[in-house]
Amino acid sequence: MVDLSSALKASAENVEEKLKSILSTDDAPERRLIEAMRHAVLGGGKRLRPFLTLQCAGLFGVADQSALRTACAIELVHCYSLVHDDLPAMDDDDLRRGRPTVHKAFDEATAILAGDALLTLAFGVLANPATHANPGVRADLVAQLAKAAGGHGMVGGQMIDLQAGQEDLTIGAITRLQRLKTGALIDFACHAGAILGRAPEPAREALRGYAHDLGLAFQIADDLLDVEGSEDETGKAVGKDKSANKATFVEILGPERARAQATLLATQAADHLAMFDKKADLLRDVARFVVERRH
Ligand code: GRG
Repeated sequence: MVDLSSALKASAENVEEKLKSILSTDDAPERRLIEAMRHAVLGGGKRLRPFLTLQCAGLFGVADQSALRTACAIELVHCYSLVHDDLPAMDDDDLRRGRPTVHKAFDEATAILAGDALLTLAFGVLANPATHANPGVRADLVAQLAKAAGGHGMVGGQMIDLQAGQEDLTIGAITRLQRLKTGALIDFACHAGAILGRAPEPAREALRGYAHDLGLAFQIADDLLDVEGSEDETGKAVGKDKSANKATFVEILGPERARAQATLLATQAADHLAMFDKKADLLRDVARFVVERRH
């Protein structure tokens, strides 16, 4: 039996290698942009979303190359969101993954362009025949990622977050915000495995339930880390939600109830996977990891 930390490590190494080859450098005049993209993507992060894609694809016997390229495309979108989120116009952060943010290591304009180029590169990776021989599968991946990342997905969630004053948001509104901002990409990370594997509807439904609960548990844990974690553990500034007066689950529920809710959601997430038997053990383990993590 493979334990979760070895599996996460092995998966992160494979993802890192593939991302390095996707983001290879040359002597082109635009190489500063490629260097900024590499700074944003390589050498850090838990690689949680790629792990979800690889594990979900594994449930349906998807070829390694297809799963890995799709997993990398999702990580590219995630990294773009981090680069733009860190900009002075958004969260204005200096530290990410224990290193200077892209606009600090390079400059603001380069960081904007690097984010733009990472997002478009992700779609290029999915649309490439090397990702899947069937153009219908590739088109479905592209369409579903566009939906997850766009105006009624991750970017829409960010917009609501930027507009929200703490007093304005109910727990229901915060849940919706977080479902868009963080949940949509986590949903797609799981769903992508089912698209690649042409999974039947009951299996897709099970993964939808899993991703939904996992995404919320992940976000509550992220809120808790912002209150209780340290910069050394998380590799980014903490205490930002309070100082920015952000509406979070922890702010509304308090840390104890928030932790209990995250644990419940993680258990519920794992319960959705019954039909996959032992094949989904690492997905069950990762649900627990998401709420217990310190980074
Ligand atoms: C499109 C600008 C823009 C933003 C979209 C996802 C997002 C909104 C912003 C990212 C910033 C943020 C702190 C979001 C909350 C949760 C989250 C996505 C945390 C970071 O994800 P991890 O913990 O990070 O998986 P690593 O570094 O491990 O990949």
